[in-house]
Amino acid sequence: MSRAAEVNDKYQLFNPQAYLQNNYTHPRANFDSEDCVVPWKLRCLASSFSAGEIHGQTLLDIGSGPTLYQVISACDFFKKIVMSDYLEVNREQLRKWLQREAGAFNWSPYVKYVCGLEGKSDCWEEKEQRLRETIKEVWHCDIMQPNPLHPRVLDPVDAISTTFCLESVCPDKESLERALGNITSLLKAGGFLLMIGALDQSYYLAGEARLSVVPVDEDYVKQIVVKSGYRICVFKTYNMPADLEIGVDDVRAVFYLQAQKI
Ligand code: U87
Repeated sequence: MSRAAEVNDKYQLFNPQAYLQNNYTHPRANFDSEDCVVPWKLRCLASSFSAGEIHGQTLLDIGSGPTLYQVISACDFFKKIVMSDYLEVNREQLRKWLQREAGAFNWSPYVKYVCGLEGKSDCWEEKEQRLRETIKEVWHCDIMQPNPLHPRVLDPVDAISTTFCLESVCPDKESLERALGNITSLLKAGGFLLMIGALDQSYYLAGEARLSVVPVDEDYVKQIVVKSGYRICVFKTYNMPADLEIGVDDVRAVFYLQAQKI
């Protein structure tokens, strides 16, 4: 069995509820403390969009998981957002929220926080409505495929976001660089890549699933992004504080990068 197939097998045990509990509730999602990891991620994304350079017709989010925090700021700058993930259980979670179904995760604290960053704290319901109107598709994707959206073919998009996907899915650095190339083939020249990822991590838990992660450091990430044909505009890192090392993974730090495809 190929390494990639082994990874896919492990992901069959991926539990979205446990995953959301581990990474998107207290203590990692504490909006009262500025130096908490989730508010940091939201501020990075908000600052990229408030600069006004990133906008267009379509943004594609690769490896969305059961989360949509990564496109809250983006929904005011694109007409269409396409979410995508390898697992039906994750795509189902996203559809539940989009269709206001019972059991959907409550993203309102995230939307309120982002509206606060934009100085529009009272209009979070409009933002949620806009998010539901802008997210038009939730598709299957497999970054190991030359066309990750196969069998669908999408015209090259204006921007791609991908958070904690490459290093959490690829069995090794060689396939990680190939997967970055596969994702890059979906992006217009001049288009922007917004990536969040884990540094020096080797595993994470999602219920019964224990997923292997390729440990990468800052220099390596910058090197492969430049090698894949990008100009890096922004690169920030966040060191995981001890009180957020809660035994769901061994991540040391998180990076945020904004890059433009040359
Ligand atoms: C997120 N984007 O939470 N092709 O940001 C495409 C695939 C494939 C494949 C599996 C990893 C989570 C990282 C979402 C989900 C990202 N998922 C899908 C996690 C653990 C540290 C850390 C985490 C989260 C798979 C938050 C924080 C930290 C998952 C997604 C990876 N590490 N996509 N071939 N195979 N996937 O279904 O949804 O990738 Cl703060 Cl520190």
